[in-house]
Amino acid sequence: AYNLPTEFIGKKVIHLDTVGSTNDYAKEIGNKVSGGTLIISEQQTKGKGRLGRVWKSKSGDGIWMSLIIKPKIEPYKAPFLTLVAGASVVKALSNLGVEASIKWPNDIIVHNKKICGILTELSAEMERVNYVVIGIGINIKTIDFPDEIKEKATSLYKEGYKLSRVDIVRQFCIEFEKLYKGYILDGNKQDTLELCRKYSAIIGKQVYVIKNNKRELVKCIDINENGNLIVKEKNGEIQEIMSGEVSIRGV
Ligand code: BT5
Repeated sequence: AYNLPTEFIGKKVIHLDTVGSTNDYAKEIGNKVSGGTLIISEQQTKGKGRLGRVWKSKSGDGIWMSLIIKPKIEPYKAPFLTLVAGASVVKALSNLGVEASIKWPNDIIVHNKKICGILTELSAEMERVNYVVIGIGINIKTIDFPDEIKEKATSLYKEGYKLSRVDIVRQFCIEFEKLYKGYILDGNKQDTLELCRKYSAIIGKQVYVIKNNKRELVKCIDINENGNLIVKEKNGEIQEIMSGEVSIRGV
């Protein structure tokens, strides 16, 4: 159906009508399927964000998908794949005429509102990765968001873009495969980092970094080789922030 020119990303697509979470489903079958398998569901009854948060995806008006990949890397290298995925989403959208940007580490925004979230999960044993699940939610047709997220969420339709899910998934798979192969096979992080910088919503800006319920006002300087955010604190000190458990808020 997707007719992909890729080598392995999205070569096998499992299409579901409904599921709790495509990420949980991917983790159930992760050991049994080949790398590149993509799971897409019309709706999710228990869509997940990071740290137990909820991802609203009960209706069939978005792309709710999880990609299973099997890179031969050490677990600490997996978080960079969130950036690879984010860069692929913005590039895919840009190819289709949508101006989106990346709010490091895992949000894609359009006109300052969240249109896409990414949740990377890992299965590893003895310091070896079995597989990585990259969950991606993109709001396509939603017009009315629930009250809790009304102010901060948007969809492609709401922003005036009428695009088909198939085109977006296709472009994503093509762009992801390029960056992924570069990173895993050649150790090339630069292509991903360049996109993350070019399409960054926060570099050069002041933001709040929120960690363990504490928030700190900083200026974003760059994203470094490790995929970490480099910021300048109020006292002038330069800090490196790991993506793990932080959120970024606008000022
Ligand atoms: C994320 O978490 O943004 C990761 C979202 C990943 C969703 C995909 S869908 C396919 C796959 N299967 C899953 O179960 N999950 C993945 P986080 O950074 O923690 O942001 C979560 C926050 O985003 C919530 O607390 C809300 O504030 C907001 N939010 C929830 N649903 C949203 C939506 N549909 N659109 C925009 N924002 C939303």
